[in-house]
This record gives sequence, C-alpha cells and structure tokens, in this order.
Amino acid sequence: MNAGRKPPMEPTTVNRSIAHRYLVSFTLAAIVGGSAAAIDDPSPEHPFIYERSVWLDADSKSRSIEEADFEGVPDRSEVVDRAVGFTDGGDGSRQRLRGWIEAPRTGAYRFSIASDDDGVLLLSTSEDPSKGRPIAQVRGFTARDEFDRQPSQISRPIVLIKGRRYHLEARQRNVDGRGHLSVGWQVPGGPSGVYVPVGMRLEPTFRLEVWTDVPRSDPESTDVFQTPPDRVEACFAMYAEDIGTNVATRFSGRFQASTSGNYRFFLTADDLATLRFRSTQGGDGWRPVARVASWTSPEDWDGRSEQVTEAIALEAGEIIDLEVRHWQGNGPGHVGVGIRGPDGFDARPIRSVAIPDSKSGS
Ligand SMILES: [Ca+2]
Ligand SMILES: [Ca+2]
Repeated sequence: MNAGRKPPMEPTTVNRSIAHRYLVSFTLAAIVGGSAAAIDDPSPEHPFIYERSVWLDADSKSRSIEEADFEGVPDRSEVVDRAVGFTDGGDGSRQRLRGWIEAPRTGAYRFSIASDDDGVLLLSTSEDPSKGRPIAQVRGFTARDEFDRQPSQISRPIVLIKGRRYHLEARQRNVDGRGHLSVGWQVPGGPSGVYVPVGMRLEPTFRLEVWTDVPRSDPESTDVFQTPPDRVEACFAMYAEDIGTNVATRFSGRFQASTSGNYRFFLTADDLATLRFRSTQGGDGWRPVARVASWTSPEDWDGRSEQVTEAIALEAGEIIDLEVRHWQGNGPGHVGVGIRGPDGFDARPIRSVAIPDSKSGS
C-alpha cells in the first residue's frame, strides 16, 4: 500500500444470479466520501488513485463521445480511490476519470466500462497517457456497474506485466437524466465474466467437489467423501445448482466475521445435505450445525428449523471453516450456505468479496 493512501472502503459483494452469472455490485461501496485530501494525487507511483473531472455545460448533448470536448478547465475535479465517476453531472455534462493502474500479476486482463450515457475506455501500453488507445465503448447506456450489457463495453484480453504501471482513462457523456461511469476488470486466474473494480480481486474462493454416479446416500455417513472427487470447481459464492443427477458434493469455504456478535448459518439444498463448521481459532473441531433431510426450494433458507443453526458467537476477525456434504438425486438439485449476523448483515448465499489486490501480487 502507498503511504498516505486511504484504506479501502466497504468490501464489495459478489452476487450470483440464478442464471449462473456472477455480477459484481460495488454501487453501495462506491464513492461516498471517496474524495479526501488524504489521498495522494494520481501518478505512476500512486496507482489506483484517480482524478475525476466533470464539465457541466451542455456541450456533449449534441456531440458524440468522440467529438465531445475533454480539454479545458473542468467545472469540478477531485481525487478518488475508486474508478467511479460523478453521478450528478446533469444534462449534457461529460466527465473524465483517469489514473494509473499496476498489474498485480502477469497475464491476460479484460477491462469493462459501464456508463450512462456513452462511454469510452482508453488504456495506454505504458505509463505514458499519450499512448492511450480505446479498448472498450458503451453505446447508449448500461446500468450502474453493469459490466456485461454490451459486447463493445468489454475489451479483448490484454496482457499486462506484473509490476508495470499503465495509464487508464475513461470518458463519459450524459445526454440527459441520470449519468454514471465506472471501470472494472477481470484479473488472470479470476472467474470468467466477473468484473470487479480495477485494483481489486475476489476472495475467498469456495471449493466445490463433485462425485458422480452416487446412489442415494446419507451425506453424514456415506464414505464416498473419502474417495477422490470426479471434478473440482472454484466458486465465488457458496451456492451451486444444476450439478447433475445422482451426485454427491462437498462444498468447502471460509467465513470471516467482520464484527463481534451472534451469527446464524442457513442451509438450502435439494435433496439432502448437512452443514458443519469449526473455528480456526481452536475449539472443539468440526461440529454439525444444520441439515436438510428433504429438499427445499433454492430460495428457502429457513422454512424448517433444522436448516438454521443456533446463534453462534464470533469475535471480529474470527475465521470459520464451513463444509457442506450434499447428495442430489433426480430433477433439480442445488446446495447453498448463507449467513446472517449483527447490524443487519445478511449474505444468503455467502459470497466472495472484492478486496484490494496486493501490489506485490502472487
Ligand atoms: Ca443519461
Ligand atoms: Ca433433486
């Protein structure tokens, strides 16, 4: 981290829709309070810091994004630590968001721009802003942080070199009504189709192991889990569905409590499942805490008391290992783990969150 750089704000949540798509929503975590004197100005030495500037006159109302004027003195300009633009520019306004990024690892990245209305994203091949070239465009508009609405808003894979800095610039014009601008990326090795704010990655991953051709089995007592699985998937939410017929699955993950208090875990499954947990800070080892003895619907997290654990007291920062053993026979099948905690915390299912990627990478 850079000295003087503001700590990241709220972690970003990752949603998995029922249609097998992952969406990243960082609207809530966005830019509230993101402008602060404490942030360094953007520079190659201070990547993932951005200047956002807005021109409020109606110039771009009648011009295309390519023709719009991004020169001259902006009406408002500030430094932020998320690649998220202003939302209050108003009719005809246009804005520019620019700064440097640093590749946390070597590999192929994809970038996406979300904007309302038109937007264009430029990436330089180096630190030099003058080498910036358009890599993605929004025509019309997307929803806020909607990174997969238009094929053109997503760049082709672009290889970046670990430790190198690159200049990034996003431009947007707002014809009328609402307007917004944000930039996301997919890092090498990350989930396909998932965009997180540039500079961030998803953690933790959840491990789904699948055994096929398993006759009806009590997940608590079958010994199939002692054998090597037929396949393993990394997931970014502790939820899976359409996993086949006559399959056993084991879903493993971790949860870290952000605040001290009482938590309850929820289990949804079709057909049979048990959930157990252990604290990584000592304790009594694995404890079974919830079960599904006959199928539930995917959205049914608490229809029966056996699906929900007792209140479990966790300390802030405490990490819990979770494991679900599951069996699915015919028809639909799914398995998922959710959690509710203090201050209205509700993650059903538990999801990965976007965290700042380590500058040193891995
Ligand atoms: Ca608009
Ligand atoms: Ca079933």
